[in-house]
Order: sequence, then structure tokens, then C-alpha cells
Amino acid sequence: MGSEMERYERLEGLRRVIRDRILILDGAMGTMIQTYGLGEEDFRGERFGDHPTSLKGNNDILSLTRPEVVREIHLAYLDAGADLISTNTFNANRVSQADYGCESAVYDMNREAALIARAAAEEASSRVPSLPRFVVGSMGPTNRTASISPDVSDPGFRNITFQELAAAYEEQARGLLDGGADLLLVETVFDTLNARAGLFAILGLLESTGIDAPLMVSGTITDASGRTLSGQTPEAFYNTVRHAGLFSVGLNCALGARELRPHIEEMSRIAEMPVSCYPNAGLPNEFGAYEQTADEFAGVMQEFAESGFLNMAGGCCGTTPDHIRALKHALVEVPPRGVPDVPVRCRLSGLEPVTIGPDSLFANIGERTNVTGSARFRTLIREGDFETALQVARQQVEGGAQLLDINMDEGLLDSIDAMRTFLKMVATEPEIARIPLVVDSSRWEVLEAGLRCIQGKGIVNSISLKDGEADFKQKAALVRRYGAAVIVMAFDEQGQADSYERKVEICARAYRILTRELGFPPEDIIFDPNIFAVATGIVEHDHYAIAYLEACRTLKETLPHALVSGGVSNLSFAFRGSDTVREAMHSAFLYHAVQAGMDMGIVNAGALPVYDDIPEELRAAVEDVIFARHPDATDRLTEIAGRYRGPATRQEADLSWREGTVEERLVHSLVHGLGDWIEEDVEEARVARDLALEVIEGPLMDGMNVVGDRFGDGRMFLPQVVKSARVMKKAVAHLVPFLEEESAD
Ligand code: THG
Repeated sequence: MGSEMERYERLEGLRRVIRDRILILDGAMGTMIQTYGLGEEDFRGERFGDHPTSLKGNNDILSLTRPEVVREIHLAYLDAGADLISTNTFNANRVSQADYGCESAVYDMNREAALIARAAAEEASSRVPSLPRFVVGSMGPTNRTASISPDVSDPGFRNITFQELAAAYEEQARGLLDGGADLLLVETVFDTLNARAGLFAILGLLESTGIDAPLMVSGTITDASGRTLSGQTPEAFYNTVRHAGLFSVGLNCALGARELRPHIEEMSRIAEMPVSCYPNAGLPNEFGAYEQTADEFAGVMQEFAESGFLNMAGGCCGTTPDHIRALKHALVEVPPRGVPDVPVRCRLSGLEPVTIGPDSLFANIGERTNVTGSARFRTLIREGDFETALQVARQQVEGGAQLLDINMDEGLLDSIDAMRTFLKMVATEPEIARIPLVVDSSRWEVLEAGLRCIQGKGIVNSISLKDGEADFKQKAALVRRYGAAVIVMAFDEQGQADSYERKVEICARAYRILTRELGFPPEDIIFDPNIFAVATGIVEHDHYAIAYLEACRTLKETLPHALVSGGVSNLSFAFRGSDTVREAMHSAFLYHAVQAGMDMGIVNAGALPVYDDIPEELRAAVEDVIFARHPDATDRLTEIAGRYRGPATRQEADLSWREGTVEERLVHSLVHGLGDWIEEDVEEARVARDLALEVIEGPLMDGMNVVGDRFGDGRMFLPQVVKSARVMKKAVAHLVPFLEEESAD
């Protein structure tokens, strides 16, 4: 509706006005619909008269069957002062509508809803032309989560895929845009993988249609931990959605405004775009009703605005036109938040944020979760023992890995399947999923499968110019739509770069293409100018380390914001079997590489000795090799290597808790979600007490009470609690036969 020109001018107006004042969003649609007391017949209307299942409660269908109700609610919010009204489409996606068997009406629901809202906005705008009104296409999170297993005993299971979500969001976005929505709002994000699927679809749609629709994203924090349902902190959430070129980002819904304060403050500190906030009218009472009055609600929001947190404000569940009127009144004099000058940095995320850049230390990427880089990991994956393979990941994290490289490239494996399964299992281990993931493969299909399984902002390892520019650009554009950073190898049509000149030439060319032709953010480009093995006995290899170090320095000086990485253990392949020598080579090399500007590297986390702790003689021999100081440097290192055989430095996981009493050990396993010892400990406790029931009522309940307390006060979050529940289930399963015997006695 309306011409392209009108739409263009309206959006220009929106981009201007958001700088001048806090824009007012509307309040709850569902809360208002409830006041109409509609019955089954209202929901069905004529169109769905014969629909086989009950439709009562399917609010989104009312846009088709009782459009005047929806229109009246929009007008009430516009009358209350809303600048933006959101369409009646929160659940109008085929995933949620499957509950009602209404998938085939999804497009129509969205298009009609947008038409209704558009007409209402036009009506209000024509009454007060100086106050333009906008239509926001609302897209809820669906009723499924892509990164949480609905079955506690099967952590690798999911009931929805990235592709299914992307298809659902695309269909919905098409309907909304066809009906005339000005903006699209991916809202109430409880699982950022769902949102990333939505953004992937929407970015693709906007690109293929050429439509300009500003995007809003709003997350929701569901419990005292201050995290999303799927476990991300607000900053991790922000880092995960930031790639989509957002018009605004913010938080809505759960907990109510008061509890949201620290989180919206955090968001306003980090977001490089306007911040929105539309909370519930407080916490629901025991009957699920919201009691916060319009004045109380507006009072809390006014304090947020005065603290400089807000650019857009409105209401979620339980809010009414009265709340919006009071809100508008409370905010009318308050200036909007100024968008801060946030330094350009590579901002990644797992469940928690990781920032890499000039002011951060060198970042370790754990290398052991690689089927070609670890014989142990390969055997476990080949045997399908993913549970134990997770231990390898955990050990890397405990050894200090701040990111984790995952590679499943092996001839005998179904690499796509292995990548998916492993990443889904990692997602249920908060200790591991805390850190960002690096999806490593030489096959694009495997990289893509990985990107569809990780919740946070990860890294693609890798792409290169080896198959030409067109292929490189196509993959880079997709990486961006998926919301990942990318490792670019110094590899082109001519082959891998081994000299300083070739390394710099290829990286500079890739940088130019990415930044100038694709608009790829330079901070999300990580160059890998190839660490090759030295001391191989082949003279041409002697300068490989120097070439890397010099290239590193030049790349950092000439390609602004881009980062440099490398696979450090490659350097020492010639000394396989001599871990002490290899590790000394890695540490000495890193010492110099970090000075040359290397930002991150793939390393055996936990197996890097401190540079100053390397025996003087060994260090000198290693550095002679790295810097090719003598023609006989390799021979010299080989000669002394014999003296440094034997086990190298290894960091073991801290097992001191195993020395506690059996009760303490049970509580520890439950609280930390550790399943490895639970059965033996439960058995020990059962034998000591003589009654299985007492083990449950005693230490197991004690453990779960600790979990409950920590969840209650926010020190644990849902994915951790799920792990505890899994351990509890395992413990109880062990006791069941004994419980049955006891009750038979
Ligand atoms: N650049 C980028 N990605 C990479 C590499 C790189 N990914 C893979 C690899 N190179 C980095 N990872 C490893 C992992 C392990 C080893 C080397 C590099 C390694 N493994 C022992 C070996 O082969 O001797 C295996 C020992 C064992 O089985 O336990 O050295 O350069 N972007």
C-alpha cells in the first residue's frame, strides 16, 4: 500500500526522528484481545468454519476473521500516543501455527495483519500529519528452540532445524512486507539460534527483493540469571545479532521493567544503534495476571530514560493503552540515549562474549577437537562416543582455550553428520558452550552445517581465493548472513603462499574484495598467512617462520581492524614424538608472533610452557630454527631433542573434589552437572546408608536444593540446570531397582 516513494520518505522520516526523541511503541495485543471475550465462532469466522480443530486462542487468526477488533486495538494505541504499532502476528509463523493446523493461512495472516495496521497508521497519520506513524511487523520466536534439546536424556536431539526456522521466518516476513509493514521486528528472542535463522532468512529476502526494511531485534531474559532461556548473557546476545545491520536492538517481555534494569543498562552501554525496551507490566501474579498500574510502569521506564538507556519504549504482556499513554507522558521531556562510540572490535560469542582486538591479549583457540589433529578425538568420533569426545573439548577449555576449533574432516566419517551431532552436544554443555566456536573444514557443506548448529557468533575456518573470486565472494556473503567472522587463508588460484610477498599480496587482495565489494566488516576478517613446518631438512622450508612473522607485522600495519591467526602446532611437525621440543617451539614462536601482532592462534591449549621456563639451551636452539640463524640450526635442534624426550607439561583437570565425603561428592556432581562418577558415588552412598530412598532424600535432594537456590538467585542458568537434571536422572535410574526392592519389603 502506498507508493515506493512514500515508503522511502516515511523511512527517512523515521531515521531522522529517532535521533530527536524517544519513540513510543505500542503495548500488548494479546492483553487487549482478551478484553473482548471472544468465543470459538469469532476466531473461526466464515473462512475457518469447517476447520477440524478448535481455533479459540489463536489470536493471530483474528486478522482474517475479526479484523475490526485488531484495527480497534491499533487505533487505541495510536490514540494513546504510539509512534510505532506492531502487527498482530506474534505467532503467525508455520512452526507455531502447526498447533492449530493453520500453516496454510500463515502468509494471509501476515499480509492482512500488516494491511490492517498500515490502514490504522495512515488514518492516525492523516489526522496529525506532523506526527507520522509506523508499522512494525512482529515476528515471535516460535514455540520451539533450535539450541536446546526437549529431551534431557538425549542432548543431541532437536525438534526444529535452522532451515525450518529460516523458511518459517521468510514466509512470515514476505507476508508482512507485502501487506506494507515498514520495519520487521524479530522479537522475544529466547534462543538466539532461532533469531539467527530468522535474520538469515530476512537478510536474504531483503537482498533478493531489494526492499529496504529496517530490522529490530529484541531479546528476552527469562530468569534471575540474567540470561536468555538458552543461556546467553545480554552482551553475547548482542554480539550474535549485531551483524544484521540493525535499526535497533533491545529487550522485552519477561520479568517486567524493574528487573530488567541492569540488562537494559548493559545493552545501552554496548549497542552501536538505538536501544528499545518494552517490558511486561511487572511480574504476573499467581493467576498469571499483570497488576502493575500504568503509573508504576511509566515511573520505572521514566527512570530508565533519564538514565540514558532508551531510544524506543513500549509495553509487552499486561500493558494497555493506559500504560502507553502514561509512558508517553512520562518520557515526553526526556532526551533519547545518545548512541555511544563503541570501538571497532571483533565481537564473538558463545553463551558469553569474547572481544578480540588491540586491547585484548592473544586468544587461544583449542586445537584438540579435530579428527585429524588428535588421534584420541578421531577414535572417539569414529566410534560414535560423543559423550567422551566432549571431554576433549572440556579439557581444552580447562586448559585455557578461549575459543574452540572443531574439525571433522576425515575420509571415513560422515563429516556433516559428525559436525552437527558434536555441536549440538557442545550446546548442552555450558562449560564448553560458554566460549565461541570455530567451525573448521575444507568443505563448504560442513562449514554451513556447523553454522546452522551454533547459537553464538563463531568463526568460519576457512575460505580462500583458491577457487577464484566468484566462489570466494559467494561464500563470504553467506558467512556474513549467517553472522560469523571468517578466517581467510593466504591461498589463491596459484596456490598457498609461502613467501612474505605472496602472503601479503593475497591477504591484501582478499581484504579489498571483502571490505570494498562486499561491505564485510574488517574486524570480522581473520587472516591466516600459513604457518608451515620448519626444520624439516628441506632448505626451502627454513624461512617459513620468518615469512609468517613478517607477513603478520605488515598485515597488522596495512589492513585496518583485520586480525591475524594461525595453526601453531603445524610449525613443529618435524618433531613429532618430542612433545617437549614441539611445545618449546610453539611457545617461542608465539612469543615472537604476538609481538609481531598475531591476535589469535590454534594451539594445544594447556600445553604451552611459559617462554621464560623453557631451558635456555633448548630455547636458543629453537629460536635459531625459527629465525634460520645458522645453516645447521635444524641439526643442532635435532641433536639436543634426544635429551628432552618424555612427557611434556600437561594440565590435568582439578580432581581435588574427589577427596571429599560421598555426600560432598554427590552434591558436587549435581551442581556441576558431572555424570562420570555419579553412579559409583550413589552406589557407595546407598551401601553406607542401606536404603536407596535415603540417598535420594539426603545428598541428592541436598544437591538439587543447591541447584534450585543458585538458579533462584541467578548464579546458575537454564542450560546448567538441565545438565544437573540429567545427572539426577542418572542417579535415580541407578537407584530404581533398589527402591522397588525396598517398597516390596
Ligand atoms: N590454519 C587454520 N586452521 C587449521 C590449521 C591452520 N586447522 C587445523 C590445523 N591447522 C590446526 N590444528 C592442529 C591440530 C593438531 C595438530 C596440529 C594442528 C597436531 N596434532 C598432533 C600431530 O599431528 O602430531 C596429533 C597428536 C595426537 O594424535 O594427539 O600437531 O594452520 N586456519
